[in-house]
Amino acid sequence: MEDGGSRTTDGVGYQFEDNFKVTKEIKEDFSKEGFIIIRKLLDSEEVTKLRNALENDQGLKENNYARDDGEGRRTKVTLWNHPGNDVTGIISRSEKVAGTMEELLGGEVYHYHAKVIMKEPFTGGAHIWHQDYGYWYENGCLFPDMGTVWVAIDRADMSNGCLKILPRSHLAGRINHVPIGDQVGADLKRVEELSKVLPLTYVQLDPGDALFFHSNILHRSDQNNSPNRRWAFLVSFNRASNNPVYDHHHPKYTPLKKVPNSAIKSCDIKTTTDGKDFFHGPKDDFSLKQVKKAKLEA
Ligand SMILES: O=C(O)CCC(=O)C(=O)O
Repeated sequence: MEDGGSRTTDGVGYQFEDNFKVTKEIKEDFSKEGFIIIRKLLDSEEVTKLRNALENDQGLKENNYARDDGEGRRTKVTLWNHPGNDVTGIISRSEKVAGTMEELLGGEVYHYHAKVIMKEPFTGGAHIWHQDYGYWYENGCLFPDMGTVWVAIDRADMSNGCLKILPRSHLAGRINHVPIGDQVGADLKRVEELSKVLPLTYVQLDPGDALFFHSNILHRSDQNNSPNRRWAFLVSFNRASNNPVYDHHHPKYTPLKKVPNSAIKSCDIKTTTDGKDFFHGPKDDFSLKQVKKAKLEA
């Protein structure tokens, strides 16, 4: 049987520079592989500013919920729907984040949601194999014209439960998602077959590095069994042309006010809960309800 093998992203990726442009080559790479990595998308001053905001924000603390991995571990998550004007929102709306995603997805995007995933030392839970579009399809997004920017706040590597992806799995289209334990995940038989032909890839990133990935890329992450914290900041975007047809727990098309990259350093609003519209956990998740309902009716 063929085996897709495994590898890490060490040495892979583009370097962010002030004159960074999403070239034809980068777009082709994203179309072919379903992801790109941009090293130092946030420089050390910017990532320190973001980390301080995330660590000290009262709104984030008050609005986090625990994601149970069904195996005795929990990951803390805080998720909000609208970017706002504080440093987290300015980063989401910056040219290098939102503008890059527009180039990769081929048109105007809007903010679908952002979140902080906090995998604490020795306690952070696993996230099972899934495609984001496995969930977002259920929310009434008709096309997978969606993607996420995953920014490392702490170093993420094999030891502390970094993201694992199957490059090119977006070319397989949407895979069935089913309840698995307490979570909803991709049909594991299909994941197993795909992992025989696609290389399992550990996305090892340093603080400020970012993974841009297509909504049909299969991904998961393991528990954090190390003494090292693994926090990440994720911003998900939907194409403006792909307005969801169901009302659900994430926004329909809402024009995004992009800002220049320089606004990240000049932003003096550390955090704000104003207008962010926090999400309060799986009990409010429309897509999980849809998948579980379909299972009961089957
Ligand atoms: O960052 C992680 O560990 C997994 C996050 C993820 O897959 C998600 O939130 O969809």
